[in-house]
Amino acid sequence: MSFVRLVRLATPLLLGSAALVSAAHAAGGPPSKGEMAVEYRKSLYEVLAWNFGPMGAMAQGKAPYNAAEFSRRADRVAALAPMLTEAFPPESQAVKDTKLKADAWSNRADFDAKLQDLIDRSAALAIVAKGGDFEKSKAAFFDTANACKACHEKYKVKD
Ligand code: ASC
Repeated sequence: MSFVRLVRLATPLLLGSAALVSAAHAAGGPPSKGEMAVEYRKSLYEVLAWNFGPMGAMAQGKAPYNAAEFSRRADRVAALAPMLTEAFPPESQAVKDTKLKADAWSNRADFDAKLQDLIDRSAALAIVAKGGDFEKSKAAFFDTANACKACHEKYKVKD
């Protein structure tokens, strides 16, 4: 087979496979490191909210106080919060599909301090919750909720 004929035959095949590869990428090829970190942090916030919600209902008197359940959920929140320290690596800055404001990157020290507040207050909440005192648990819960809120107000795009 002549070289020219080979090129004529192979070109459509090569172009076709290149198109397939880029289509696979557009349809969601392997996620980047940054995209994986964003998925990781969204998952953490889902699990945090799942556990924080029922505590909030109890703290607001919308559900009866159940000390054992409150404490179990407080333990979970205290275990999850420190995991967020791994969830905002530099590679995730380029990811578009996130509610994180750009300000978080330019005020990184403040952002990290706010995350540390959440870690500290949720740790305190877990300890207080073990005591089973509703008023004390409620106060520690709102301290923690205020740490969530302080960061959301500054660094999260409004829903
Ligand atoms: C929640 C939840 C939040 C916080 C926040 C506290 O239960 O999903 O984002 O509490 O509302 O102010």
